[in-house]
Amino acid sequence: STRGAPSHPTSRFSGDGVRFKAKLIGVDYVPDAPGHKMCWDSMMKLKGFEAAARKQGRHKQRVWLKVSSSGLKIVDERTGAVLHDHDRSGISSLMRDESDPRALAYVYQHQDTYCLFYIKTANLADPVLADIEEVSKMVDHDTPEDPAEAPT
Ligand code: I3P
Repeated sequence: STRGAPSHPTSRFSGDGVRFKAKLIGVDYVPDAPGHKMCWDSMMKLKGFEAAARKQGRHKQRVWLKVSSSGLKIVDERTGAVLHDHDRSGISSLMRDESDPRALAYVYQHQDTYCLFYIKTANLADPVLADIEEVSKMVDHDTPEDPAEAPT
């Protein structure tokens, strides 16, 4: 094909980006620009719900966490349905879970609502956190329109 040169030929995050096997622990509304303590409280509340659900024999939803230069997508592992599509500009308060090296959380702002997403990773959370941090720091002029998407 005669596709134009990708804007970031070396970036792992172009196109579909990278994906990590994970489970969704829970989602919680949080106030505007929550601080560390408020995020932590939200995570521990969700962890409590998770424990209660497990006692009733329920399992966390299995997902793929896709990290790309456009942001994050949470995709249902079984159906492939995109459950959440998070533009990188709306991602803030990225947090590791001090109680669990396989968990992380971030806050996503959509209009004037803020939601905390608490995710359990299949492996250690640190490399996932590093990737999310990298894409959330990208600025707009870093990603010109993909020439492959231009009409031909
Ligand atoms: C499972 C075990 C797994 C956990 C899973 C539990 O319990 O704690 O570690 O997966 O959660 O059901 P058991 O040992 O009694 O089978 P994670 O480590 O990924 O949380 P799940 O049911 O929500 O998938």
